[in-house]
Amino acid sequence: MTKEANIENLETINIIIAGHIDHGKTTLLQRLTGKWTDTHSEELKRGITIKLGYADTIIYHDAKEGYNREKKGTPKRYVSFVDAPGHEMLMATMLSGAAIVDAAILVIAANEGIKPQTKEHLMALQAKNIKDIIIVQNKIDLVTKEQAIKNYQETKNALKGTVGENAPIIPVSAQQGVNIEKIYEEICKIKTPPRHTEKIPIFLVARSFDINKPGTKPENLHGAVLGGTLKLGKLRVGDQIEIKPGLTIKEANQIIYKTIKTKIKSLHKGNYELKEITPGGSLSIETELDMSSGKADSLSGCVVSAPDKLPKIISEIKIKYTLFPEIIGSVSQTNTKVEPLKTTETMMLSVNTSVTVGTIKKLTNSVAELSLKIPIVPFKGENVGIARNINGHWRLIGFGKIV
Ligand SMILES: Nc1nc2c(ncn2[C@@H]2O[C@H](COP(=O)(O)OP(=O)(O)OP(=O)(O)O)[C@@H](O)[C@H]2O)c(=O)[nH]1
Ligand SMILES: [Mg+2]
Repeated sequence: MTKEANIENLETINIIIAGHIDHGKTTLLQRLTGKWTDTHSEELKRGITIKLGYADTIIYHDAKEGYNREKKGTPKRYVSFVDAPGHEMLMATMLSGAAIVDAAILVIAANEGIKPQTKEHLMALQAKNIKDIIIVQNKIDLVTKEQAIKNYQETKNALKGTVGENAPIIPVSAQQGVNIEKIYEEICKIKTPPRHTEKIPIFLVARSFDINKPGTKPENLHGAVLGGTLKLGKLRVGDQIEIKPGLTIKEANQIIYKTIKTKIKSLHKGNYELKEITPGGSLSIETELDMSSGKADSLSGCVVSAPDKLPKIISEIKIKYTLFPEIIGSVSQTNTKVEPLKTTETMMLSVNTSVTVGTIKKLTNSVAELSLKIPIVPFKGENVGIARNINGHWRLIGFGKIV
């Protein structure tokens, strides 16, 4: 029996696929959704993921056929996946991805085991308070049964004391399509988080683009599109919205940020067009803005809300922070101690989907005051990822909260 899912009544969950480079995240995503998300020319050339990838699926369950995405049985979950890059230079991208999800799949290749970005991504999930984690022990087709058991034990040990401690570990071959239904089953067990639709809307922009094909007639042109997730509230077609920090404008050798006010022209969840969106799923907002203002992710990192509801943007920030004991994400060095923060040091901060660089002005009792290069929309208590430049690479060294 086939049932077309009514997605408006279907529980939705957002899941990031994280893990070390080449462990098979994008291959797994293709198995889970049917979509290959590495489409940018540089990604194709280098065979690695560079930008966040997006693909959705609906998981069905049938008493005889089990869990599937072939529309067999009853629709159980709408899932929006975000595919993270595993490359050590792209940690900031992974953190932006972690800001827009509820749960995670951590992919660990059985033939390689735990690697620096396995640990760094796990710490990022922990710091972002993502507790629902599924471990995929991938590439089991490349190892013997004994090696698979050994790798399983090593994984179990490495997860002890972390947020992944009680996570299910599923042996998988993404390439051969082995045990994919087990992943669906675990996804369906995850409780969808409470969705606060009555609150003031907060939409985090993770990407922005121009969806017009070359040669489109002017009357058929679409406005700039913002892709991301709705953390709180509801948005409807026709609503007035405000986007902050907004447009970046260069004026007399100074960069200024201009808040944008516009209206919602259309709303989308995956391939579905909706009149209203509520939290859950990868969503996009078509605005009345000129298509060029959304080009090339120029508005990613922004926050959208109802007019005059967002906090003032700030360039000075205070964060209460905790540093990790060791540098975990570096391939070139074995674990080394994280040195304390120093004044005048430049750090990379990741706040929601935005990434900024800040210079430390003052340090007192685990509170750092920084002056930021790109302003942020501050929400009190919001999580901030702190990265230090180590040998030319930004390594995650700790986390903080905006005070
Ligand atoms: N044998 C085998 N190879 C796999 C499996 N899954 C992925 N691969 C291969 O591993 C390589 C890397 O796969 P990707 O899916 O691009 O890995 P990734 O984790 O997305 O890599 P980044 O996005 O760059 O971090 C490719 O050559 C895949 O074909 C698997 O289950 N078995
Ligand atoms: Mg990939």
